[in-house]
Order: sequence, then structure tokens, then C-alpha cells
Amino acid sequence: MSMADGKSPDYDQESKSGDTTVKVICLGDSAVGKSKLVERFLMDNYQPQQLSTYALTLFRYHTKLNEDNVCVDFWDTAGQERFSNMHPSYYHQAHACILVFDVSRKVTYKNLPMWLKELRDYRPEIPCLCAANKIDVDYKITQKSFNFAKKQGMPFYFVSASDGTNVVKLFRDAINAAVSYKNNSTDYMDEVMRELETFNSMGLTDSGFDTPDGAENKSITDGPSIS
Ligand SMILES: Nc1nc2c(ncn2[C@@H]2O[C@H](COP(=O)(O)OP(=O)(O)O)[C@@H](O)[C@H]2O)c(=O)[nH]1
Ligand SMILES: [Mg+2]
Repeated sequence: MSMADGKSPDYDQESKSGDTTVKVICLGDSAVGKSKLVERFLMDNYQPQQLSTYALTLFRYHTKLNEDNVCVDFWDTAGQERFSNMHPSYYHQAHACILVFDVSRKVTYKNLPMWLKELRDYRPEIPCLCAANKIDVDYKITQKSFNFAKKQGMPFYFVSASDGTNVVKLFRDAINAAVSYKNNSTDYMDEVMRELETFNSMGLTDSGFDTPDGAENKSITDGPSIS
């Protein structure tokens, strides 16, 4: 079942136990915090000194949704995203995607359409959630709005893998969306969108990395830099 035997599980098959098995992937530029977010969700101890991921990893997580047992496989990349060239097997049979950018590096936000396009080439219909990570670097960033997600009809979350803000919320929503998708339902995503709209309607008006009034911003290199 694990990657150890060199084969990935078949997510279209029912598992022997009858549990629902779903695959959730994270996409986004290198070093936006995809691995740290998964680690943060799975084990509540964050080690900031840890190095980036070097191998493809599959994290298996068992949980309950309503009354059902759910088995979630979070896939993590081997860093292929550095070359903007993910292997098709990464997308294969995925049920939900978390699209991540780093609020301290504008280029990672500007690259979201590219990641979404690649995702849609492989998985046209799966639910996709958008996470603005590293808000701990500057919490004021949460006063700003990032319109890409809204334009795409995606739920949006300000998160921090570092201090855990919204991480559980993001992953619970992603799991719910994945299971809903597998069960051929779109209701859940509608629900999430409605809930987040209420949540976000508290007058957050500043533009984040977006250029006001829809003007194209050609620059992809002038974000504040940190590392
Ligand atoms: N300040 C801060 N740093 C983070 C956060 N999440 C990840 N990092 C750092 O960003 C770097 C890249 O994280 P990683 O999870 O390997 O990114 P990935 O390449 O997208 O998987 C690491 O040095 C992490 O410690 C966060 O929420 N806040
Ligand atoms: Mg990684």
C-alpha cells in the first residue's frame, strides 16, 4: 500500500475495509510551505529547522467524517515543482488540491494561475482550495485581499504552518471536499463558499498582491523578499 513497494494505491477501488480512501495533493511553488503545512496538520509539533523535502512522500491519515471512516493520503512532492514540471502520477486520481502561496513572496502568488492550469489539465473537476501561507511573517497581510481565489470560486484561507493558524480548518475542509467529490457531490463546496463569504465580508478591502481595477501587473519579481 505504501510507496515502499513502488506502486501507488488505486484510489478508485474500494478499500478492503470499506473505508473511503481519498488522495489530497498540495501544489504551488517551491518553498511556499507545502510540506510544512502537511506536517503541521498531521503532528502538532513544528520544527522550523527542518530541511525541505527531498523525496516523494505519502502521508496516510485516518479520520472519521460523520459516521464514516476515512483514509486520507496526503501526497508531498520530491521538489519537482522547482522545475514547474510535476509528474502526471502526482495528479492521478487526486480528489482535492490545496493550492499554496507564500504571502512574503509575491512571485508565488503570481504563479498560481500556472499551477491551476496544470492541475486542470489533469483533473478538470476536483475541488481546489487556496492557502496564503506564512502569515506569521507579517500578520498585517491578512488585512489585504487576494482576488485570485475568489475569481476562481475557490475557498481561501490565511494560514501559518509555523504557528498553526487555520491549518486544521484548511485540511478538514480539504478532506471534506475530497470525500464529497468522490461521492459525486458538489454541495459541500457550495457550503464552504457560503460560510467563507460570511466570514470574509468584514470589510477587508485593501488589495494584496493584486493590481487594483484588474490592471495587469507584469512584474513578477518585485515582492518583498525573505528567506
Ligand atoms: N515563517 C514561516 N516559515 C514557513 C512557514 N511554512 C514553511 N516555512 C518555511 O519555508 C521553507 C519551505 O517550507 P517547505 O514546507 O519545505 O516548502 P515546500 O517546498 O513548499 O514544501 C522552510 O524553511 C520552512 O521552515 C510558515 O508558516 N511561516
Ligand atoms: Mg516540500
